[in-house]
Amino acid sequence: MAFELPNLPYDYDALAPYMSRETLEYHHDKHHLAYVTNGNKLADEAGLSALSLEEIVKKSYGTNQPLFNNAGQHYNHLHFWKWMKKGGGGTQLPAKLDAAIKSDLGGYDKFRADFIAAGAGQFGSGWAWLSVKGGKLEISKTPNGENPLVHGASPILGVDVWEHSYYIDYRNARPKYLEAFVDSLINWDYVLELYEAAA
Ligand code: MN3
Repeated sequence: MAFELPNLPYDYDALAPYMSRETLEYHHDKHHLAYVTNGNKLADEAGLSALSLEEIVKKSYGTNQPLFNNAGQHYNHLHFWKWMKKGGGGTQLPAKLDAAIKSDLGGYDKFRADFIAAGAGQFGSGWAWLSVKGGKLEISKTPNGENPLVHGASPILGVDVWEHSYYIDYRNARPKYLEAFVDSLINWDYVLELYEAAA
């Protein structure tokens, strides 16, 4: 199945001031597009282009690094755009997620601190995640384009901590970007949708 660049699910100005039009134009129109273009070429060369994106991600992990990098990043960014919305974030979580975060992660405040710490503590490029594994929520971080799918977990929320995701708006202040993501951008309805599909 050929990879395609989706349109953003909101206007380029929708996430300002937390994420600017300029960041979204570079991040979506250039970085994500490059993963799509390169991923299609490499999947064709590997004879894997008939598989689903998830299958390509899992199959290329540890066996075809260039394909994995691009397919993984395509998967991550497809969800990343939907993990944000105008007026998102904060403590108004769907009840079901709030209860799961309470029982599995020690409550919202601890989730917030641990998720931000995972993103801030990822050395170099990568992602911080909230996933379902064995029926329970867990927080993790991965380098580069890697994601929890290849570790037997189902990602339900992720934040991109590559510099291209925050350097225009926050320069080197990655923790400030992570705080803004959690407090003002997370689309909890989409997180709930993935949680219900995974749990
Ligand atoms: Mn990115």
